Amino acid sequence: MPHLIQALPDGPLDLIGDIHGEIEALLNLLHRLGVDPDKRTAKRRVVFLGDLIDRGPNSVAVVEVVQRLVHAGIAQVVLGNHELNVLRGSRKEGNGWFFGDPTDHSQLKRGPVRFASQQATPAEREGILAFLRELPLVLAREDLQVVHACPEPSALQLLPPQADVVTLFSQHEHDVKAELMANGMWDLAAEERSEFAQLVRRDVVPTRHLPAVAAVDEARQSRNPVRVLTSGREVEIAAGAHQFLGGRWRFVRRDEWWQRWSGKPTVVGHYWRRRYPAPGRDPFFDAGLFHWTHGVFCVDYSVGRRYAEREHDVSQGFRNGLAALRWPERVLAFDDRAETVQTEGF
Ligand SMILES: [Mn+2]
Repeated sequence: MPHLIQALPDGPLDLIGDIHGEIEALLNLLHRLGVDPDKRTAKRRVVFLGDLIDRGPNSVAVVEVVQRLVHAGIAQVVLGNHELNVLRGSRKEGNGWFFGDPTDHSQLKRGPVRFASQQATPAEREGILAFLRELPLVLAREDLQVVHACPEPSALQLLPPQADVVTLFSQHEHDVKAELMANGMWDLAAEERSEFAQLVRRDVVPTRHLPAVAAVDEARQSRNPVRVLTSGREVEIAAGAHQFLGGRWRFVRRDEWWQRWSGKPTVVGHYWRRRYPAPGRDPFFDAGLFHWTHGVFCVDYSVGRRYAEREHDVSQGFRNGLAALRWPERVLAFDDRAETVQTEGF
């Protein structure tokens, strides 16, 4: 069983954002950083922010490269929500490559070009699970901490020193549900959902705020420390502000915890920031494209969206990229750009 909070080494680090199966971007970025995965050599230590895998062309190869660097003592990884899904056996859009569903991508196809992700063999699946099972949730040292989504102190306090992450997840899931059943919220939420087609139909618009649905969703997400660390907190929205997102009417919204952060410098992935102005889509847009927010830096520059560009026959000059934040210089390197970018507002 892994130690859930592990130490970062001293010295300079390259902190690499969410890869989402984009193997070419990973290899190009490593090359720019002076890391050679074949020779297992590097100029400095590498930290991966999680979400190595998803709907990109080859998640199998990405895990293989990262694993090689970890075993060589060059790299460390924190667990992301996409890794957690695979560990939990949770089949989602974009992870059909793992669960033996080669139609996954063609189902998602929105553009004219079809492409499929490399499928994992049974032996590869076993190897991937064994590797992911040992990953920590947090990496930290005096001047810096690293987590995939949200380092909420109350969530950190709930972590035992060592645990199987899936078992820990299930325990909290179970405890929160038991409490919601005991206080009646669970059944009330079920009634609210059944009134509006289980909230999965865009055309069946809820005509009022659904407080029990909101309370159940908030509790399940924000009181499970494994969920908080890997996909952030969610909080109840104001009455009337519900939105249809990800196939469901939602009465909670993402908590932008970084807006009130006062803890140690923290680097996260997960939040799909953009390297071009995207107000309303990029949750870090207000601060600036390459800016810190109260000592927090999100290094996920949405390379995971390249699949969507590729489906429209774009094969170069992508809008988004795979980034590494070089610490302590606080400079960004991208997989597809020769120049680095100085981050601001630290
Ligand atoms: Mn994520």
